[in-house]
Amino acid sequence: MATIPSVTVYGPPMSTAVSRVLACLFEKNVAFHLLPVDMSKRQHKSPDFLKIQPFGQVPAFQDSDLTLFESRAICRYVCDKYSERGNKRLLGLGLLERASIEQWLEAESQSFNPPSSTLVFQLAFAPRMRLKQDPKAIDQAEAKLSGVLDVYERRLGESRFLAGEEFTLADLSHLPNTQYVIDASEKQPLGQVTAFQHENTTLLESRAVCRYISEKYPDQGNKNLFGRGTMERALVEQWLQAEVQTFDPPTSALIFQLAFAPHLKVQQDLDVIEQSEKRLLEVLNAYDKRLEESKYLAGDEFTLADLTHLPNAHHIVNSTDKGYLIKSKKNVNRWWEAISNRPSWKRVIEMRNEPPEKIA
Ligand SMILES: N[C@@H](CCC(=O)N[C@@H](CS)C(=O)NCC(=O)O)C(=O)O
Repeated sequence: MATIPSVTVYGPPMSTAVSRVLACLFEKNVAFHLLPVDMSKRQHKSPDFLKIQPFGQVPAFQDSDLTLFESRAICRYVCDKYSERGNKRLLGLGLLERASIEQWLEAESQSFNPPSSTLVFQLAFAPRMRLKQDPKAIDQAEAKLSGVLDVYERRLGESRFLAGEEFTLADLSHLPNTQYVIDASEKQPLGQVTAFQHENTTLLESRAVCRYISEKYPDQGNKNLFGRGTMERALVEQWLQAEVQTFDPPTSALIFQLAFAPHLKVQQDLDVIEQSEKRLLEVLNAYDKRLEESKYLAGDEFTLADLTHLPNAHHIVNSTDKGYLIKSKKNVNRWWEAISNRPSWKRVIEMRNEPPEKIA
């Protein structure tokens, strides 16, 4: 009969700190339960979770009566407690080996982790969370990490792994951040938001992806999406530009300030909020006039020009208190109701609410 694991890890495996613990448990061949914590629903801040992780972060860990937080402390515990299982050299054999491992574990936590965590957030998570990347933070973190890696390069000229000739917890602890940084740099060399691959084409920038899909598949699905003929295409392009140049800047600023800054514990900038609201009002007045003349922005058919407004308009209506700017304008509101009720957009919203990919 299979034994019931005494170990439980709480948190999503996409978290770097959770995956550090999971990698250690796999190395040590220790069976565990993984209990999901839905961070998008702020379950990590719930009173029950705070009882086992007082900082409201993942992972939290339980082994019979013991509860622990801090991923590196959890890994040390797993190696000590299950010293006879799996990889027995993970925390060294004897004091000298352990001292060297501890030294490089500290280097990871103190020197490698700060700049690499910034890069993980900026390059991998900000795009997923539809947050604007901060080029200055990326540059600074890259310069800092490069200095740290110069030291690693010298060290790894002397030994195969950081603490000596064996793979240890010191190396393992570097895996989560390194994996994200490498994956993100391969996919998005310019640090841009959307990466799309099809046959031999790799594209950055969501609107370029939408144009490509419309042109590549002109006879599939909605055939009006990019206009029929030069004139229609020109109008679609005009309103696509209006979205990028005039609608996106104030809506993105409001979404960041009102929806994301509080989650990120970033102080809101009241001037930016005020100016963006004023600007958005002006922009929507112009849209309202246009939408008095035609059903959709580029004419009487739904096109890419309307579609590209959906993500930010959705956030303004659903994640901020500025939805009235859209709802109070007769024609804009009628247009918003029409485009946001399209089955394609409803499906996108459903997908946002679906649970993260299941792990094996
Ligand atoms: N030093 C902690 C860091 C944990 C941590 O930063 N977890 C992140 C996910 S990787 C988190 O829970 N962030 C949410 C928050 O801080 O509110 C550890 O290694 O366990």
